[in-house]
Amino acid sequence: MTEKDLETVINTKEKNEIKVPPMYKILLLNDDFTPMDFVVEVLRLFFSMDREQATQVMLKVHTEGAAVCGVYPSDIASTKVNQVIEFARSNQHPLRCVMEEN
Ligand code: TYC
Repeated sequence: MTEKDLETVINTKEKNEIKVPPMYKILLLNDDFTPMDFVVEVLRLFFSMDREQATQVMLKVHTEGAAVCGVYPSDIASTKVNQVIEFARSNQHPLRCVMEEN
C-alpha cells in the first residue's frame, strides 16, 4: 500500500466514524426552603422516577448538597433545566437546577 492509499484509508475511516454527542448531567442543588415533597414531584414529573427512587435522590441532594438526576444530550438537558426552573418558580420555590458537561 502506498502512502497515498494509507492516507485515503485513514481519511475514509475518520469520515465514517460515528460521533457520540456530548452528554450533560442535570443536577438538583439543595436549598433551605423548597419542600421535600415538591422535589420528589419534580423528579417524578421531569425525570420519570418512581416515588422510591425520587425520594432517594431528593435525600441525597438534601444531605450532600447536590445529586445527578439524569444525563442527556445538550438540547434535551437545557429544555429540562428550563422546565424544572419554570415549574419551581411558578410554585414560588427557589429550587436550583443546573447542567454540566459529563
Ligand atoms: N433542603 C430542603 C428542605 O429541607 C429539601 C430540598 C431537597 C430542597 C432537594 C432542594 O434540591 C432540593 N426542605
